[in-house]
Amino acid sequence: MAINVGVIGTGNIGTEHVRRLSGEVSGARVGAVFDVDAERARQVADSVGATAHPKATDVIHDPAIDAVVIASPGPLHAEQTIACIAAGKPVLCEKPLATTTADSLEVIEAEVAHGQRLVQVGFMRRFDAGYRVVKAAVDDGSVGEPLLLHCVHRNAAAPPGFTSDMVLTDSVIHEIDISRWLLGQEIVATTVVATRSSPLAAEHLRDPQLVLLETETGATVSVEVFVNCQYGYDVRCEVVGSLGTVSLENPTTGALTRDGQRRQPIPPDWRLRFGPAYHAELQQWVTGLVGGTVGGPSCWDGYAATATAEVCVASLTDGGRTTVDLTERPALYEEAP
Ligand code: NAD
Ligand code: ISE
Repeated sequence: MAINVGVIGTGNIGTEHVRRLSGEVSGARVGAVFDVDAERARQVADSVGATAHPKATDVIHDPAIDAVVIASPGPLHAEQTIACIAAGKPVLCEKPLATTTADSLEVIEAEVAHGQRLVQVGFMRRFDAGYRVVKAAVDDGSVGEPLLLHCVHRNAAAPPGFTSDMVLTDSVIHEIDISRWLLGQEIVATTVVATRSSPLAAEHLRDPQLVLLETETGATVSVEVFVNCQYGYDVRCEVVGSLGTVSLENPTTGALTRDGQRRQPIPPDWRLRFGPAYHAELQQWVTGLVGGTVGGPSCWDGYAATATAEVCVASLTDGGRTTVDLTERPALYEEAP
């Protein structure tokens, strides 16, 4: 029997998830969707033979729906995730788990009260083949003791309404999670520097920004985030260890070499660059559900990332170094990041 998934939010990534769950991920189908844009929801539902419900709660409480994907705007995630937990339904919540530390703690509280994991957070980079190679080289000691992690996160253009805070809470939150995961440590302090803004960024937007994250062992992560770089989607990183380095480059298919030059395509956006990672994320989620388990990035990971991003916003706003003070980790989330 296929896992019958309900999808809340059929915008950019919601539509991608519906398409993958309907045609590419084995063991799943999409039975219901909801979006406040009813016409968009109907079109997406029709494309896969699903029902467009009039309310998000109708998706969650639909007795035919086994599990839910939340792909609505970030500020709605906590409330919708808590509604799924209350209904006892597994949920894959797109990042961020919540947009405030307080909200993410409420989700943790609800899941802990439920007594077992129901929530996976959509930090899909953990499923990317390139990042997995980097993690393996850190975990098996190939690079020695990790000392520095340099990250670049560039988008061609920010969507309308993107704010300076969202550069941190919506974009850098990926680097916060992947740094915790690659290094197996929490972030303890952050410093954000907004340099001269690009003349091509919206007038109000601090873009690019430089973010320094300090980890428990004193390793330092540098993140350059630039959400209006114009030329494409560019996500890279390099771990510098005591014995060597290991790096994540852009996948290099279709490089053209001639006339003394090498031209290499850059993906236009996250859809193409992380397509295989979204697939792996969804497939592992569905396979787990078939076997009755929920794994992957947890509510603790979602909380730690949101709490760190919130502290980054404070550093951007007030200037200087800000510390991250996480609450005690509940036993439900005892694994390392
Ligand atoms: P989007 O604006 O394209 O889509 C959001 C959709 O939610 C819209 O269709 C909107 O009409 C709908 N919506 C608004 N209010 C709603 C409500 N009350 N209930 C249900 N739906 C509602 O945004 P997006 O780019 O698809 O981003 C959605 C989420 O996914 C964000 O949290 C974003 O950070 C995340 N995201 C993650 C990745 C990734 O790489 N993992 C990539 C893109 C977006
Ligand atoms: C977007 O929401 C994503 O999650 C993308 O992966 C990221 O690159 C982009 O900056 C975010 O806005």
